[in-house]
Amino acid sequence: MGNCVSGFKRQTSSTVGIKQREIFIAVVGVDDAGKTTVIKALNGDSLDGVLPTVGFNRFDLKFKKLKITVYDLGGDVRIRDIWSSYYAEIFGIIYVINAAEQRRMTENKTLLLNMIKDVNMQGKPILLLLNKQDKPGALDEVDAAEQLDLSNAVNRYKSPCRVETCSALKGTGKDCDPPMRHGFNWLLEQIENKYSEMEARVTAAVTELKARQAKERQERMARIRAKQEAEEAAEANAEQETSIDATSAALENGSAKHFRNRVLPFEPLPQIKEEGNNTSPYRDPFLSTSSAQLNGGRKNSRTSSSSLGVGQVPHLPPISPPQSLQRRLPSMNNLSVTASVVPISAHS
Ligand SMILES: Nc1nc2c(ncn2[C@@H]2O[C@H](COP(=O)(O)OP(=O)(O)O)[C@@H](O)[C@H]2O)c(=O)[nH]1
Ligand SMILES: [Mg+2]
Repeated sequence: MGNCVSGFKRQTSSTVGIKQREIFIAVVGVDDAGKTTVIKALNGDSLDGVLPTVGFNRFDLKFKKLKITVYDLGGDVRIRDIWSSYYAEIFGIIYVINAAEQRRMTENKTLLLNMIKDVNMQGKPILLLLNKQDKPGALDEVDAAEQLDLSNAVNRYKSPCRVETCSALKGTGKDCDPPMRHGFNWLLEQIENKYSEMEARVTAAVTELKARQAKERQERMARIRAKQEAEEAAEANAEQETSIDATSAALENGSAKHFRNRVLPFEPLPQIKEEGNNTSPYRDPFLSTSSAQLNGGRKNSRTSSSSLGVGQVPHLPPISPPQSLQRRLPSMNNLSVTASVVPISAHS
């Protein structure tokens, strides 16, 4: 089976004499597989009242000279996406399957393959626990590996893998199911054997992940700031328009009040005022010519018109006939006209 090691193998002595090192491990699998129970059993905790995991649990284990942090990640469909965000910082993984629930093997196959081929997981050791062996119909290593197409996946991505059958409820601590304990020891040994290399890889991956997350955070903040600024500008515009509308309305109301019931004094236009000073090119034909004619062409005839205030009716002299007519009709000044009606029949 290449990288995939199956079956019982005692490896407890290999971790003896190792200096304390810090390692990170994740436990994943679908909901109800027994993940939390497995970790509690390995850690020697009570197995009573294990509740479904909401989000994730963190366990700090001290095992020989190792300081182990275990992330127990929830298996619910809604939170499986968080698994991959832990791949960068972990050194190895425990995948737990409820071996008695065969109808979910296809789902497990997909999840397992996605995990193995993740760039941050390739080459990292995997412990596959086929849990709930106490239940009828539980799959053994051979059948499970076949259904999961495990050999292909682990060989392709060069991930060391060990499969163990177990029952997490069997006991806790020293009394926990031996295959489970042995499988866990195998995982620690794999990590220990390549610790320096793995630590460098994890450090680099975590640094890169943090840089990417910081960049994404900055971009997100920039987007939020730009959105806020756009909203503030829109609000300011709206306020300005409201203020202009209010001012216009106030002016309209004010003007209406101002002009209501008031008779304003007449104010001539500036150019008409100028006409009085004889500086405007505009000439009122009536005032400049008619009055002169009416005054008999006398000099200073315009004086009377130009001294008139605009809007005043000029005081016209009495009409006298033109001199030519006066010569022909010398008595015209005293002319009196008598009209008489002659019947039409008298002409004819
Ligand atoms: N019969 C049996 N039940 C188990 C075993 N391991 C866990 N359980 C039970 O399965 C249920 C789910 O366990 P839990 O650890 O919460 O699963 P998780 O959702 O994967 O964390 C609990 O009721 C456990 O008591 C086992 O080996 N055999
Ligand atoms: Mg759980």
